Amino acid sequence: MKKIILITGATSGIGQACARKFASAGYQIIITGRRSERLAALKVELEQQFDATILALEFDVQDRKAVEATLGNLPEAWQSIDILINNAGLAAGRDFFEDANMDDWETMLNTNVHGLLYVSKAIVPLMVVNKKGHIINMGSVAGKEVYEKGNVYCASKFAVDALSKAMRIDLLKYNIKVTAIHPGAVETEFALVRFKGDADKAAATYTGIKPLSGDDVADTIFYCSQLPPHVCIN
Ligand code: NDP
Ligand code: 8X3
Repeated sequence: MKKIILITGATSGIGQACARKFASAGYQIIITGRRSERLAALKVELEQQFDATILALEFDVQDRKAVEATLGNLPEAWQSIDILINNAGLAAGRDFFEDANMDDWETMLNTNVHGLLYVSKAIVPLMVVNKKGHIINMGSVAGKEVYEKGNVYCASKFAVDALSKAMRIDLLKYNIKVTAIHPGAVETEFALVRFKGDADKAAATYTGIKPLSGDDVADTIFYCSQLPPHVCIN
């Protein structure tokens, strides 16, 4: 039987690269995001290129009721989820603490922390029943070190790091592995989103460095997901 993976934030960047990587390896994939046209296009691409079976689900991870309604009512054939990648996330703005916008802060916390919790709470019961599973949370180097004007984005990723450790301890008894991935700069739509469509500011994020690509991160995630049951890359 084919394995099933659920990837949040599959319409772009790291999540989209993961969808391609796992499709090429024969997984059945649940792809999620808010942009339905992109989900539809990716579904067609993966079905045609890899003969993959894809379920596309459109919802906002910040919306607890929508997450519960969608993931709490998965078709039976899709409930036996082997891997969950909690990838949906963003930075909104890059400002000194005293200048930053409260709405940006709420968006980051609601997406990167609350969204991860809502999705995990919907999927963990399915893994508990099966007594196996692997949850892969997208942290960041920003969840390990704080940088100037990173304040609440960094705090949200510190929370992802702490929650990954907490989930790993609590879920071990069900043979559920938890891995946190903490990349440095990855060239995706992340900077464009952070700077609210300002392409010059976004491009400057990557000036003078060779950033990671979404494929680099997807390769790392794939490696972590293929290890024997007794091996967990924390
Ligand atoms: P992108 O902007 O390219 O992709 C972000 C993805 O998250 C999109 O698919 C977007 O889908 C989804 N998303 C954002 N908000 C929501 C929401 N409220 N509900 C549902 N889906 C949402 O950025 P990346 O691929 O770079 O980012 C992926 C993850 O990697 C994030 O958690 C980010 O913090 C983390 N990360 C990124 C790094 C980088 O330098 N790029 C480095 C380290 C970590 P849609 O808009 O369709 O909803
Ligand atoms: C994204 C990487 O360095 O822009 O998490 O915070 S960084």
